[in-house]
Amino acid sequence: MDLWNAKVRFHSSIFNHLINTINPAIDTAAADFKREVLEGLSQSPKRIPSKLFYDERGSRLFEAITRLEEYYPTRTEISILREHLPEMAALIGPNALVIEFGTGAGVKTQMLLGALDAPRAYIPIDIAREQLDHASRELAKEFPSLDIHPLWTDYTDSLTLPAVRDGAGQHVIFFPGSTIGNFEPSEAITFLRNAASLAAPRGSLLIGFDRVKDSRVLEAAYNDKLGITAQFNLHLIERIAEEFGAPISTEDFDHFAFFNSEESRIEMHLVSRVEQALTLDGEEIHLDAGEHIITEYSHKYSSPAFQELLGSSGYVVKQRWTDSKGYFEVCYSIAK
Ligand code: AVJ
Repeated sequence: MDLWNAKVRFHSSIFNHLINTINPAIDTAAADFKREVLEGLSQSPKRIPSKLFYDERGSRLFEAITRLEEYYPTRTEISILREHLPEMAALIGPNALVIEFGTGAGVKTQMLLGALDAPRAYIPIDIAREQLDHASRELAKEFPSLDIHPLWTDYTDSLTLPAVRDGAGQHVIFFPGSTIGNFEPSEAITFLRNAASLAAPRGSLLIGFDRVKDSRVLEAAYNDKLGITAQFNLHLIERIAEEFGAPISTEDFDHFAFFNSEESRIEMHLVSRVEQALTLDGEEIHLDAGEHIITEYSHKYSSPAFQELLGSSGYVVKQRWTDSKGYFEVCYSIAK
């Protein structure tokens, strides 16, 4: 992954952001999508970065996943927040500047901002523009005196924060949802280190991760009975068909998700049902019948393994909270 090397595409106050609906960044986003797909499909094994799931429809499908019976992470994390937010808020302290990687539906953000003592500013960073707009608008209604500065960008690229930091208390990075699991552990360390220096010198991190557990529970969460996760995965094929104008069809792929216990991760793949030759922007892509494309890793950690990861990334763990089943963990740590 090309970590922290590119420029922020776009950042401004919420008002400019909402007005600026025709933005050159949209073309950049489409070009980036194509480039990343072609790059990934020329590797062996073939892969497509999981961040490319999140266009408008992909974001909506993910929201549907979070409501599935089998998909426990979202509701479990929310229950942990509900129970322990006063303690979290006390640790964070007053006048915090909240930086969030990925905005999602904004539910957890509302909870956190509502619990904090006079938060100064909120900087959501998301690759999914519709989500970012929607969440920012909703939060502006809910917290009219809060300074909101959405950044529409890929947060795995390099970032510069807007100048809203004077007089702010703790610069807390909020990274819920176990999205950290999408990174391989070594990438996660690089990412968290960069995040620590972004938030320095008063940086801290409130992060949620999914714990290792019975593989049947894990596998069910990515193979739901309604087939929404399959649709989410196959949506990448629809996006490729759309963006490249290519005759590639979801009919020719199967969703496949399993727990790789050696690597401690769920892997999602798309499996080609047939042999196919595709031309994407003049590039020939060949798929064998039965060939796999890796579309997502979702790493699962034990509590000690994750603490070690945080330690290697430059954080000191202050407090940890889990649910009654020990399925999920939220962790607060200070950047050294
Ligand atoms: C948003 C990355 C946390 O890994 O569980 C859900 C994405 N993929 N079902 C996860 C996802 C398939 C999710 N994260």
